[in-house]
Amino acid sequence: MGECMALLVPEEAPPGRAPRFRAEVGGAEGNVAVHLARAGRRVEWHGPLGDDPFGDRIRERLTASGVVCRSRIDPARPTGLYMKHPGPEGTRMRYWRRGSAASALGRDDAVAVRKAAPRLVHTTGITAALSETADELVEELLTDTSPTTLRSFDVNHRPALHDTPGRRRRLLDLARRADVVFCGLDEAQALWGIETIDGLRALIPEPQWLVVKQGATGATALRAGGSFFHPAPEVEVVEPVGAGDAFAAGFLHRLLDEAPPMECLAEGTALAGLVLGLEGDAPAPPPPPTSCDTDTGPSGRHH
Ligand code: KDG
Repeated sequence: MGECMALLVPEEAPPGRAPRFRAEVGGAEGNVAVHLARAGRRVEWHGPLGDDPFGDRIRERLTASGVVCRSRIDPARPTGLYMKHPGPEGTRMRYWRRGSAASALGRDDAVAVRKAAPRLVHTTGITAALSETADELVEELLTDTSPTTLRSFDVNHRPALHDTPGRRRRLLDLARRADVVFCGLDEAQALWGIETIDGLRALIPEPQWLVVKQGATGATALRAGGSFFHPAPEVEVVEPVGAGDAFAAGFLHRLLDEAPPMECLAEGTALAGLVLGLEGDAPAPPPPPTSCDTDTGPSGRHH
């Protein structure tokens, strides 16, 4: 559950002078959905879209990746838009999402999620920062879902969206309600002044799983009575945005298989490594089948 946005990536020049922009799709929860669907999971993405071409593109893209798109169309509000481009301090992200369709998310949107009775619900601090009503929805998803649903929350600190002391406390409050929490050590430092994994566990002791992302070093998963570390693969970084979502998806995919923690971490770090090598936030969907792929002869075999 969350906001998917159209993503524009300027080609070859600073955005103000770029002759061309590549149009992609972004949004943390949608990225996680894409990875899980590509891994073969049955995944629904829930989130409102505007009645506009950006919304059409998002629906097409998610569907082509295998995600079941449960998007409510809001004719009164636009689909959100974001741009990412290199800046002196790394990738710069800019949003055009105030008043977007997703900013009108609210508690009622939890009804459809509950009805789907999923094994896992995933949402993030980004959605909670969209509006007061979206924040209420996130709280609802993390508290009022069936006991058989695993509730997963990625803190996803985005300073451009939420950087007041009140928002920082709220992210902590939400994280403490989840069963699986993803948080970067750098985020913990920026949000709550925490510098160590033990310090973070002391701050968020509740979840079954606290999964700490440590950038190029690797990741650590903590649960009652155990701590597991997996190093990150060595990769050539093209652009880092979206790697955290890939990591969460890989970890959750194997967690749903009840795989050992090291396998969950291995899948997460491997998928994150893949996305670090891409310009987009997530891999593009496979190309649609050509007539050759779909043409079956009398034998029923594909030719
Ligand atoms: O994790 C990647 C996201 O940050 C990106 O897709 C855009 O959802 C987004 C956001 O709000 O930053």
